Amino acid sequence: DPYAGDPPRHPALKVNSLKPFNAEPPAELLTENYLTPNQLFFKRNHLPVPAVDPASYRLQVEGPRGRTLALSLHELKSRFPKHEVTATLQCAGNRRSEMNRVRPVKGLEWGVAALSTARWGGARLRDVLAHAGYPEEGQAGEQHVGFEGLDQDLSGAAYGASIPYSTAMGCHGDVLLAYEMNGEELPRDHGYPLRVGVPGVVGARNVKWLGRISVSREESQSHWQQNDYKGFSPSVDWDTVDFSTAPAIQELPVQSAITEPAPGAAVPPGELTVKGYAWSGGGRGVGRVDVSLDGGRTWHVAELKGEEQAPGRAWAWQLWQLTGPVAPGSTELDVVCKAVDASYNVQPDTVAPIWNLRGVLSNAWHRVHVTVVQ
Ligand code: MTE
Ligand code: MO
Repeated sequence: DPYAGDPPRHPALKVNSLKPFNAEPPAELLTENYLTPNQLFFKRNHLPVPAVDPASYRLQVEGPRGRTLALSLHELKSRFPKHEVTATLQCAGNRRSEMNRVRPVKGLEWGVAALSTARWGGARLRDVLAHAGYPEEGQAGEQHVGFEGLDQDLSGAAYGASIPYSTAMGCHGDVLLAYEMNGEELPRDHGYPLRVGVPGVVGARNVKWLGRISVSREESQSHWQQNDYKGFSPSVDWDTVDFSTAPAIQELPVQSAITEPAPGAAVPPGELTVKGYAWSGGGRGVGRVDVSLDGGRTWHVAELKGEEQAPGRAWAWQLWQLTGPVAPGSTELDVVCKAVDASYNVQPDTVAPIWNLRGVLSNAWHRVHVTVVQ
């Protein structure tokens, strides 16, 4: 069993697939903490968790003139200043189960909790690239920085992904080679001993168990960059899809969801308290969250609770809460939320027009139906 060496996991996680291990925390636990405890942080593995010996570990960095650097963990921690970033990581498949209800899609049945937030600590990617001899942005042209994991499939192919060179060097220097998560050593499930942290960018590019960095005129040739994690029109099906026609997902769109009450909950009359999260990609902060208790006819503005973040650098979510009146005599409520980001991007109101065969980018208004019990 190639998964026999996987680490133990927290029993509260809702398991989506055991081998490889994929799990999300229960929604109501997710928003109990601004920083998600490492054990409850959602886990998305495509392959077995590799066992990496920290003493012999070397990060390979292909230099611009064909020379490859091999950096030990000690060198990464001592030669480059430690930088810390609070960032939310979201899987492209978060909320896929809602798309699946419109029409079947291919992928794991994620609920609303395939995202989590941590304080990441590590070396800046741009410092390491500069150390390897790469120029500041501008001279590099339309290049990509590729990442390879140490996890491999049975054919020996590693998990891989890439981001634009401008993202790697830019993003205010907040792209990390992270060795810490919430002040602890990176857990095995999250990429021990080193992972890439690309704030504002889809989970899939945040490569764990990082083994190799390279710079190329081409995007990563890995399956996950080329033939997965792309969005398509609702009209495209598995007979007609041509993955080469769509760009790889990088920055994610504005997102929000309700974590309390749970779907189908029985709530008392009078007042209802609704809780959830909101986030947007690319460092665009959350401007506002609107909540409706009547299916979207009338709206209330929720109270946002999050760390202060600089404009354009708002990498972490906002948790939000709203207490609103339950219309007297109502027996059922359609609770709805939608977020607006700093660029006034809004979530689409329904799922069907954004349905896609892979079930990614599912960010319609989140709707939760509850009954009022007198
Ligand atoms: N990196 C490697 N090496 N292997 C993987 O399977 N999964 C990716 C990304 N990085 C993956 C990886 C995907 S799709 C997501 S959503 C995030 O890791 C999940 O990170 P987490 O498990 O720390 O939450
Ligand atoms: Mo993902």
